[in-house]
Amino acid sequence: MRDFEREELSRRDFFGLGFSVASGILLPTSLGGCGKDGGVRDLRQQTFVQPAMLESENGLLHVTLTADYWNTELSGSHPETKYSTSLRAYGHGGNKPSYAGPTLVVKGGDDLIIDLINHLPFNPPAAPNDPLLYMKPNTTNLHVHGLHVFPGIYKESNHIEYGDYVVDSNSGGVVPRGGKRRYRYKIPADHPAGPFYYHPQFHGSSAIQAASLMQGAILIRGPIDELPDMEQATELVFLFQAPYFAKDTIKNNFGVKYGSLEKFKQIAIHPTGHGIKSEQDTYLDAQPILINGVRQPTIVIKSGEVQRWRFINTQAFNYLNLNLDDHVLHQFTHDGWGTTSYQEFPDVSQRGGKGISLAAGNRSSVIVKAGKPGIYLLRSLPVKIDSDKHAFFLPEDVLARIVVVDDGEAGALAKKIPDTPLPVSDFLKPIGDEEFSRCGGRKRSILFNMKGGNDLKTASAFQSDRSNPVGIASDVASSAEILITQNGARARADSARASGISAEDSGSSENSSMDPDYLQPQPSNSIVEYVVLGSVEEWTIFNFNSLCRPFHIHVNPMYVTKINGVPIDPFWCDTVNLPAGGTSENPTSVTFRMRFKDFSGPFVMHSQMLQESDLGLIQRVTVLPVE
Ligand SMILES: [Cu+2]
Repeated sequence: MRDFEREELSRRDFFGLGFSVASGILLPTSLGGCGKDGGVRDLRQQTFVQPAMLESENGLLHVTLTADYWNTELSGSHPETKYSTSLRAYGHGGNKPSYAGPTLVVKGGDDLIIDLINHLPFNPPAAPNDPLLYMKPNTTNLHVHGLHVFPGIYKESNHIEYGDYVVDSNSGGVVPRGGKRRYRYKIPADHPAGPFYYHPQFHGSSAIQAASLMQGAILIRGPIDELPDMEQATELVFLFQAPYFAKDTIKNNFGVKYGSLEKFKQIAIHPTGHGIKSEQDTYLDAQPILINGVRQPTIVIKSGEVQRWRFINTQAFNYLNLNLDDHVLHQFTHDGWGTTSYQEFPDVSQRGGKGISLAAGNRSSVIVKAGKPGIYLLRSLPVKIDSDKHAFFLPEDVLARIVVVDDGEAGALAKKIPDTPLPVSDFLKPIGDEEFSRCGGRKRSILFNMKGGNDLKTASAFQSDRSNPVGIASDVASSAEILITQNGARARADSARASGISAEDSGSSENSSMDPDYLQPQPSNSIVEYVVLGSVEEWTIFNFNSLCRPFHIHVNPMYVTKINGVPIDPFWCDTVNLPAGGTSENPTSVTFRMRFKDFSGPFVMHSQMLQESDLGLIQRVTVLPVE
């Protein structure tokens, strides 16, 4: 990053506080700044908040989550600018909805039961050929992102419980207004320890719901958490969220006070949130990155103290590139998958390091040891997400302010970075050539291609890129294209039938959020990859677009072996960046191996840029049991 950018950023950032700092300056003895109201604000006040943490007892954690609208006030890009907004959110137990669902803490061998209740409004009316019939913004379900658990349905006579089942047809899902579903996740005994999260994944509405506040963390505990140095380290969970604020209102809005996100168009035209200033936009501000509902929170930590931080990028679209001024981030899980040694991320400006890159859906666990007293910024450095000649950058952003104070009463605080090698589950042993060929040795190619416009040229030009169907094709792109169009038409006809809304009853066309030709979404089961239980396969995912995108697969983690065909030091993940710069002649690619050992059943793989997934950049995987 160029210096003047950082200077400008610091100046702007601290303008409201009445003084300017460079990164990591020493603090004055009396630590205060002028607030907007002219009063003195104590900068040593921690404004970082964490969602409630619920832990399993005797092998069970049973939680009730209620999806509802939440009328609240949140900061815009500038922390002092507040907006009244209504967003979809989770409440738990008897509690009202909040900025995030509770953090669920379980360990290998536990049962996690989540009763999901839907208190969202009815879906808005739409014309029969309106994609809204397919994209039901208030129908929901639940997905446990990254967890290695059964994806099917448990049936015992009339009693039904769901695993990580997200392949509802578009007439299914959890019905609005009081619909209820029980999910049961049986965590395998050898499940690796690390951070995961839950969010809705009802095909067609996953983006609009994740772009609200419908997310919460899941922490799987394991031997690593029992290391004395690890246990002692204060643990902070960072849910990076980027809610879209809408000012649109709908009729019969069931208590949605300040406007609602009901139309796919609202989140699809400017998916990055940048470039949304024009008059006709329905937004109040570029959607700010919040951490647990707070814009640029302050974290107070003692000099020399060691903490463990869990980073979870729950944004629907955007990347993060994390960097902490003058500090080293010692990463010990990539997504939820642990490593025996740390991968170190020093401050980019100080030691020529690189940030921790988190695509939407990626997570990371890090150890931080606080340095000298001072103020340090946790930033997301610029991210280039499109390689075209009009390269599109997500700009730098300040995410949090770390205030390091004198080491007075260190007391029981952790001071030591846990020793390596760190314990890691055998589940993550490498997938070598011998195992691969012994277990079938099948290779597949999966094609990711957004048609009808290749590039994210500028934020404002993005709309035109959405004017045609989006498809993910397997092996034969041209035949898939026909399938997509046919299935899209069939899905719309099915939805119209299932909803029972005829053309006459569907209301005027002004209820329709968009021209029916605007997009033709594709069902999530248009293409199915069948895999035999017990096999090990090697898949290469190709990206034909200049835009980079996160590829995510449910249930089984990926052992990534090649990027763009070049062997790399392999690593485990469940969400991986498909590099920018693909063309129809020269797609970019990621190659991984996967064990389909423990669970049969249907699940999905998709772009974790959820707007793309909802349009059809998604594909079914069905693991068949052996006869
Ligand atoms: Cu997932």
